[in-house]
Order: sequence, then structure tokens, then C-alpha cells
Amino acid sequence: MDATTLNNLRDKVNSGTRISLDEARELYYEKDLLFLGELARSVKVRKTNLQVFFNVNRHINLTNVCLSRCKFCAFGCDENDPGAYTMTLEEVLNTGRDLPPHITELHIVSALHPHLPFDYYLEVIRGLKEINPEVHLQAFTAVEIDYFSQISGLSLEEVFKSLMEAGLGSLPGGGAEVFSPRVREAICSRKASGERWLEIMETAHSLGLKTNATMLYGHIETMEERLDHLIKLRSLQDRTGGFQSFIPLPFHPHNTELSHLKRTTGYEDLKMIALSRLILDNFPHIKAFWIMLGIPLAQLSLHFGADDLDGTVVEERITHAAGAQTEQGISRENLIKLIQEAGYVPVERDTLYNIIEVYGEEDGLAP
Ligand code: V47
Repeated sequence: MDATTLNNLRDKVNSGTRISLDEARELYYEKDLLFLGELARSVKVRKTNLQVFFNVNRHINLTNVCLSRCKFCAFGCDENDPGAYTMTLEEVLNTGRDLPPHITELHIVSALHPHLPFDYYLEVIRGLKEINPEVHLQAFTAVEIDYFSQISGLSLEEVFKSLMEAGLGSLPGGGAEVFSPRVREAICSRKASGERWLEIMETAHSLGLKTNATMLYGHIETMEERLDHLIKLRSLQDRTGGFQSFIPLPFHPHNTELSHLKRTTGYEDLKMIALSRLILDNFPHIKAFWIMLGIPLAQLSLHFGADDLDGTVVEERITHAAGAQTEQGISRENLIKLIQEAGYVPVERDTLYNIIEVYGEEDGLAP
């Protein structure tokens, strides 16, 4: 891009004007990553100042037995595979009885199990809520919700209402992958389409549920397909306002059917964080999921438009099955420290971004 175009785009972004698809494309091809970073960071600072959010949460993956068997996934398996597991209700509830201190969220994502009835998932939510009424349950991707509707014969609204009555608080953003029908046909043809994913999120928002959104990038998708995905999310958010955060997820190829592909570069990951912040002007938060990015890159992302590092997690199976080198979880103290190291103010939040505590510089090294 020449200097005049760069300056015009800078003025536009600084005045809070939305960028078009064509401008987003120009930014994607811009070689000056630091220009993109500076622009995206200015948007982040306008929205959330120097605050960087995190939460104390725990992930639970109820089962890895999955009918979908997406080519990018190393977690899902068949019933009879050696590593297959399904938690009994009692096992789930025991996990719920043994939560780490300060926890405010359980993040529950699983698989499309061939035999578990919808009642199992209702019992999981009801039981966990009974044990921990204060803990927010962020559970089930839009793809799982679609599957619940199929196995129960209930409408989307009925599925949501039953889960909400049981104690569901919000939806995570997984299962979005890339909305392009071409990509889905090639890598995840057995699960909900991109259109259906958006319909499910729109229904959730209409019932008052907040949700997140993701994009899995760095496999067979084109740059145009990434941009289309982001623009579709922006349009839906214009209509509903129900998305809280967007999480760009870099593809981890190890142990997947796409293991011949290379892991994305740090350059590409930072670019996607910055572009997401610039395109999704109506999303309150851009999350750098430290598990998938690795800690150094997650810290750098905070200078490229991200304002949230997600949580303590405790036990992560999906990306680790695909070769992630990060720890399975991180302590609250370390999250505080690494946000401070990056030059920002750590803010502990709950799932709905209510502030629990703002940490000063001296709080970072607390035991
Ligand atoms: O939907 C699966 C992705 C997602 C791989 O909402 C992979 O706050 C990389 O959505 N390499 C599940 N990614 C995780 C997810 C998520 C994570 C953190 C926070 C939130 C949130 C949501 O993980 C799946 C899929 O897109 N995934 N396999 C892989 N090999």
C-alpha cells in the first residue's frame, strides 16, 4: 500500500469508521505488520484502554467419541478406538465437586457421541449447577446444539430453553471453523454448515444467551474465505449484539488427517489477531487463547489488538491432542504476571465480563 492509502486507512480507523471488505483485503496484503499492529492496538486501547482480561476457569471435555471426525481434529475418535472415553455423570459431578479456588466458569465442549441421549447433557448441566450455583456454565458449541436438536427431535428454541432451565449460562465459540461450504465439504462435511452455525448463534442471542465466535485458520482455506467468515460474523453481530469475544484459532496439524500441513507462523497469527480487531469493530473483545498461541505470542498479541487471554483452563485436550506444546493449564498468579510483563493491567473477569478484580503492579507476584 502506498503512504497515502495507509494514512487514509489510519484516519478512518482512528475516527471509528468501519472498514470495508476491500479495505480489509488491502490490509491483509499489507507487508508492514507493525503498521497493522499499531492500528489494531489503537482500536483495542479505545475500547478497553490498557486493561487485559482473563478468567479463572476449567475446561471439561465430556467425551471424545465423535460421529463427525473432522479432518483437522486429533481429539475425536471412534467408540472402539484405544483412547476413546466418555465421562459418566458421576465422574462429571465429581469434577464439579473438586474445583480450584476462585473459579467462576466451567467451559464444557465435547463431541457428537453416537449414543448419549440429550438427557445426559441436561443432567450434566443441572448437576453441576446444583453443586456450584455461583459458577457460570459456558457449554456446548453451536455444532453440538445442532446435534442435540437432531437426537432429541426438539427445535433449537426448545433445546436452548431446556438447557437454560437446567443452568446453561452462555455458549463458547467453537465449531465455526471457516464458514465456506467448499472448506466444510472438504474437512468437516458431517457437521452443521456455516449457515446453520450462524442460525444457531442468532437463535441463542434472541433468547438472551451471550456467545463467543471462533475461526480456525491455517489449513486449506483461502484468504478470501477468512475475510468472508469475519464479515459474516460482523453482519450477525450488527443484528444481535450477542457476541462477546472473537477467538482466532491457529490450526495445529499434528496427529490429524491434515498433518502434512505446516503450523502457521507467528507473523500470520499476529496478523490474524490485528485483522480481526480491525474488521470486527462491533465485537467487544478479541481473545488470544494462550493454549493455542503459546505464551510468548499471546503476550505479543496484546500489542496487536487482543485484550483477553482466556483463562486458567486446568486441563485442555483438543489442541494438545494435535500437538500443542503449551501447558495444560496456568495459575491465576502467572496469568496476572504475564499480562503485567507485557505492559498491561490485568483484569480478572467473569464469563460475562463483569469485573472481579483489577490488579496493580504489586499484585503480580502474589503467591
Ligand atoms: O471448534 C479443533 C478447534 C475448537 C484443532 O469460546 C483446533 O471462549 C487447532 O472453540 N488445531 C474448540 N484448533 C476450542 C474453542 C475455544 C477455545 C477457547 C476458548 C473458546 C471460547 C473456544 O478448537 C474447535 C475447533 O475449531 N480445533 N482441532 C486443531 N487441530
